[in-house]
Amino acid sequence: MTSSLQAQDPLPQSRHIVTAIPGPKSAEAIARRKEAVSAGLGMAFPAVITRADGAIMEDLDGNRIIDLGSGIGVVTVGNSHPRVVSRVQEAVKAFTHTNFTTAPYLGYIEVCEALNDLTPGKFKKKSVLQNSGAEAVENAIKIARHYTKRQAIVVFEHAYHGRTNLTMALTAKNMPYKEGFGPFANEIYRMPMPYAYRWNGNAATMAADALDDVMHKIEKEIGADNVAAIIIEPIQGEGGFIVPPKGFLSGLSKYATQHGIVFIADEVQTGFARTGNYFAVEDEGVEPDMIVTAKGIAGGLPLAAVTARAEIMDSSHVGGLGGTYGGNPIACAAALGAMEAIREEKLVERAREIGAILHSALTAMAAKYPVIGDVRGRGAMQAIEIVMAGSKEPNPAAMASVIKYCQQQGVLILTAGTYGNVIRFLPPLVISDELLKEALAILDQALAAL
Ligand code: PLZ
Repeated sequence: MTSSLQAQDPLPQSRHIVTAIPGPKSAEAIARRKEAVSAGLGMAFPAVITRADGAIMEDLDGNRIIDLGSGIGVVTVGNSHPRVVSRVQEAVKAFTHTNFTTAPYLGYIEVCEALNDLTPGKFKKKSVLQNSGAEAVENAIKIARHYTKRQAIVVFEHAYHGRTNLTMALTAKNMPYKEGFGPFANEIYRMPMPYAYRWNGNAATMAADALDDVMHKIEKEIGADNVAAIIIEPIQGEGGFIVPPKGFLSGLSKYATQHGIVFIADEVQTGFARTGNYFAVEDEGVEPDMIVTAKGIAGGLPLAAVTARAEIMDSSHVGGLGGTYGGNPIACAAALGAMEAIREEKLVERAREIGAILHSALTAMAAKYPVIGDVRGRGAMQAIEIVMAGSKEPNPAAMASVIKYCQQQGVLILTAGTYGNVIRFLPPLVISDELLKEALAILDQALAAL
């Protein structure tokens, strides 16, 4: 054995920086990437990862990095959670694929049972599994249209729902998601979103005013009877962790019910313990007709789902739903392991504790550094919006320097936002207080260095 860590050694849960980032080995691999991989893919963190465990990722040069991104909110239970790993190992030894609509297997059924049980609403529910968030959103829309026999879909400013053709149409932001990739699907109507930090109206009546506006637009521009579904992220993710004011989601849900519209919560980023509830809509006691999940559902394996009232899910003719890989047995095994980890390690409660640490540290930084215009989020889904000091003008340049500084110190932090100026925190929920505070101290230094 050499002095460097061997693959079989457990990965210490500590930050350890031995080279610049990228180090020489990562730099060489990134040069190969440049030759072999499409230039259309971004790279948020310039280091090539060889393994990861809990809240630590290790790169080719032996740097150990604190992960505050969870692979964009996916490894909520931590990187390579032992329950996920062992379930996957067992599953892969048993069989790798049948296609569920060819010959079924228990894992798929068990994941659907768990989803029907965990999602809000005591009514009878059923589920269908897919591979990605975008694919699940597509299916949600398809099912809602079939069920209602209507076509119009209501979406919101700052929304993100995916990169397929229909979900690009649902997504708000042009660059980089849509630019040059059209034409897009029709019958999509975008509504104003109450974005508290940038709301020009009266803050006290924001939820009611925004709702009035949305209902007026639906009635005048679409006709409520033509609307199949309203789809919304309970906290907008890529849009910049925009938390709607209390009363907005419940008002929308009520309006949808009154008009026979399917209310769809896209919980792809907010779901599975992230916000300190199993699902973010629970914060307001909202029971969506349909809920889309992905990311945190399966601890890193590709899995997504649509769960809805049984009558909606059963309205499709046999063979109307499907796909080769959706609900693949290995991904289902991973999901069962991840759900077990959330339950047994009380990660819903842990998300609240992490949220409290993040929120108080970020609020303290906001008091010191006027480039922080806003601190917002819920549970382990928190963000800061970076602006020009003394104004609300977005400051993506300052955000980029902060991120760069953190990278050099071995802290992986993601960005977001319609204006490209939001730093978002999505740590794995198994991160220790010490590691989280160490990462936040580095963020503080990065802001001080501006
Ligand atoms: N709905 C709310 O956040 C995915 C996008 C990463 P897929 N968000 C991360 C990127 O740059 O492509 C997302 C989401 C919400 C849907 C999706 C789409 O999920 O699994 O990426 O298809």
